[in-house]
Amino acid sequence: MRRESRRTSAGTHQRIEADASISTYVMSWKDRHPPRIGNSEFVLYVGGTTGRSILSRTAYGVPGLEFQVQLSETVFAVGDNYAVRMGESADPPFETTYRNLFSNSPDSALQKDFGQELVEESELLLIDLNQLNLGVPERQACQKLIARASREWGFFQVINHGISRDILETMRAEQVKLLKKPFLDKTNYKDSNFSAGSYRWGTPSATCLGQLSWSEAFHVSLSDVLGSGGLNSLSSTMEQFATTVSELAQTLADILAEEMGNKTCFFKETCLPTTCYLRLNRYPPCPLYPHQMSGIIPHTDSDFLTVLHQDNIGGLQLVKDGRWIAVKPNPQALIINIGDLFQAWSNNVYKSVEHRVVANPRKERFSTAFFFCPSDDTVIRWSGVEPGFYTSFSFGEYREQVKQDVDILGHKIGLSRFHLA
Ligand SMILES: O=C(O)CCC(=O)C(=O)O
Repeated sequence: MRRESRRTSAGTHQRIEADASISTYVMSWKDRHPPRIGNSEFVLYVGGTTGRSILSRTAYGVPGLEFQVQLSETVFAVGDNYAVRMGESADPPFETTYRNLFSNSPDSALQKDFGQELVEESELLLIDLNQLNLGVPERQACQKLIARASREWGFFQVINHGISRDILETMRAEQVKLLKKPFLDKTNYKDSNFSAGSYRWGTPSATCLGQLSWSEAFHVSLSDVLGSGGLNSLSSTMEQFATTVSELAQTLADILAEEMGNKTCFFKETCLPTTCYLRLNRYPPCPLYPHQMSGIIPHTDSDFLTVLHQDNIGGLQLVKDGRWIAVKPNPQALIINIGDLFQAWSNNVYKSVEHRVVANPRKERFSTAFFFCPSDDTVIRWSGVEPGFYTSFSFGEYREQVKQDVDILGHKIGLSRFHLA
């Protein structure tokens, strides 16, 4: 059981975490008076996400008043003429929203949902990008390594990548500040130019626990951010982060093309900083089904390549030779993975590999993913002499197909939708 005291604008209250889904708040007014909310007694309201619903207690400055709330609920102390928000969880209301999935899932179904395999931990191939700045032999060896990792694993990690520690840390601090805001504030987030629907959580179309992602994210089109003149510290940090990471992605994409014998300006012309996306992920702890619940369900990325900055909690897993491998975090490194578009563009030379995040029962996790994408009208086609595996398609068509599949089937089908017969 954990105890934590917090001061709020309404005074001091102590929160005792009895278990992860219910919190007991104990009012212990240490100030001179009970908070000056009004002249008469005040009332505590406990509200779910739909607003204040349950009138909990009535009290007037009684130390030791206890009340219990769900983590996703908002607590208001309401006086004569105004209300003070006393405590509110950042966590989306997973348990209440997906109550039916939890209660309708017998143990046998859960085993099917989650699988029972033992997952080995492994370090991803680590590539020092400083080698690219040395002599020709070092550069060539480094390029070959990047291409080999992309063919055999679809994943690798890089150090000396050119993104300063300062940029990474500032981005993470802004991300934490944003995602630790109360849940309701995130659903109504208006402080930046983010398009509607940028904030996402859970899996709206989930029909079983295996389809539920226990995470939340701001999935932001960089066209919403770049050139906005840095509306606030979040936007200007995202702008700085995206600009430098996009240079890294561009360099890697050019190398991968060159290693296929196709020195091209395709990526420079089609993947602009404004056509890329940034996803700020937060994975709240999930005490239910420890080490089984997905933070993000298995998926491939729909871009050319992804640059991922994760913290040191761990949980990322990828498929290698038909088995799940857990990626050991390396605080110095950024993770790079190949997306569906590169697999199609390279006619299956480079692999877009399925990956997932397993939720941690006790610790929250953050990661930042930069998706290197072209404009929607960019056509992805194989231009080599061997027979192609896929029909040509535009990125816009691909995104639309993925969206339809997720809405209708609850999961992405991906590249196999565009397989040539
Ligand atoms: O958080 C991670 O490690 C992976 C994130 C991811 O797969 C995604 O955002 O699509």
